[in-house]
Amino acid sequence: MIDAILKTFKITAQHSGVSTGLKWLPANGDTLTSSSPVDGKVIATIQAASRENYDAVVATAQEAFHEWRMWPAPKRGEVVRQIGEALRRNKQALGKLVSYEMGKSLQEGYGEVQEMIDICDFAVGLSRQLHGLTMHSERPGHRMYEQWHPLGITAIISAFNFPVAVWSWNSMLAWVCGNVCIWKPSEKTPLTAIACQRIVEEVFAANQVPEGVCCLVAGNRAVGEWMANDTRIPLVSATGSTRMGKSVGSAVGARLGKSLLELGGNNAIIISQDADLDMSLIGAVFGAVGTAGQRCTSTRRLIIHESVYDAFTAKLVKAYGQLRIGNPLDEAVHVGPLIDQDAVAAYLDSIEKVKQQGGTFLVEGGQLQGAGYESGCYVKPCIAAVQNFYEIVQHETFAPILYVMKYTTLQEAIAMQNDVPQGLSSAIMTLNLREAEQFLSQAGSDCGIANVNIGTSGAEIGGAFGGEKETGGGRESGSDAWKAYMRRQTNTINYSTHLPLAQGIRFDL
Ligand code: UN1
Repeated sequence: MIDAILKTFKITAQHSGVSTGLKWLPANGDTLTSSSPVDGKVIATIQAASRENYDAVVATAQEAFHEWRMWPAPKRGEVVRQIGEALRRNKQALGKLVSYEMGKSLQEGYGEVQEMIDICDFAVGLSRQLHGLTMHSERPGHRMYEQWHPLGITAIISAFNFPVAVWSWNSMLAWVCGNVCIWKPSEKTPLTAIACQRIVEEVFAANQVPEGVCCLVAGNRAVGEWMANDTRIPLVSATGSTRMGKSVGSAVGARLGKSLLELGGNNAIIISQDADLDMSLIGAVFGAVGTAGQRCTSTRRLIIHESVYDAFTAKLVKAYGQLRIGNPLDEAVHVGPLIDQDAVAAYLDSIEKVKQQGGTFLVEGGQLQGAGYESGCYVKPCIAAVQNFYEIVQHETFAPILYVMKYTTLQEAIAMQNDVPQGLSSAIMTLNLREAEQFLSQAGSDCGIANVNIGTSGAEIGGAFGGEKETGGGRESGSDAWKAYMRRQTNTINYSTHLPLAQGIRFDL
């Protein structure tokens, strides 16, 4: 299976990880090894970018920008439309590669490619709607308006958990806005990035898109640091851990560049006494174990009303007993592996900390061993009863560990939901309108995403995606997130025969 997919995307056993669009550069940086957490096998090795490769890519991208920004936005949208078509044709192959290289279930692999297709459609429409406002000038014979211009190079740093979709949210919007992109994919998932580059290169060749509009620079942390410190790059969009985001954000901030940060979450669902418990169960379990708990939006905490706590946790324990953990390419499987053994170690360490800090397990965790689990990356989703203030509960562990806790009043539940450093996604399960509205009010959830009767994960692309506090404050994907990829310009035009000054100032010569 994997050989056929690699062939589809023309990925060889040793592949350059540096491209400016159609040209693959002879890369001479570190060697990255892509191995699958599914079976532990090495899929291919990738030559990462050296500093010299990186500088060559930036120079090509800078030049491409001068041409690309002059293409009418709807023409850029037409190119993105064709990328969407190419993704439709390649959905199976790319979805499977995502599943095999990253370890998420096949359905989620396809779902991720679907998000890419959806954002292409969104960006195509957007390419005719990048509009500003007009306003009334205080001076006679004057017109005032604002318009949006592209920024230049957009650097995209993406994480392993959504190895391709998050790149597409950024690049498709950045392109219709007239920017050129340089992508540093996660060093854990370089092959899916190469596959995307292959899909784009065909479309770009057919449309004579200038070399340098879609660039790839595979590499490790150093490449991200070059980008963050590079004054030739006006915007760095980074998705990943809060630690990484603080380092990127402060380097970009020190040079007064723009950064768009989408960092960790510590997402909770409040399960009210007025919740539909069966529906809540699906949202909670999918949120906690989907993608093996490796989404930014994964459900980490359930804040459950004391009157339904026993009934709901009993349902949870039963549901966890039915989970099938194994090869994610098998469509009957719910939970695949973690990304690598370091992630397993972090998961085991968190379980120890939960115990040390006073938590008790309703469903025990642990690493799985034996047939089918040879890669050493498979773990058991687990549930622990905890207190919200435990240090480990305040921390985002990228693994399927679900914390449950009790509340008495809604106010208390909302305070617990907000009392973590992160602020990405949140939800309340309730059929009570008053509760739902309080949760959504300014005194409610402090997160970028707040849902009612939906879990915390699985956001649609049409909304702005991102969160507050340590989540970084950036918004990607839908709504008016495109504005982050453009610069705003206010224009005042005088069509009168006089030059009146604003604020009524007289300046007679
Ligand atoms: C992420 O985990 O970085 O809402 C993105 C979701 C997906 C995207 C998650 N649409 O779960």
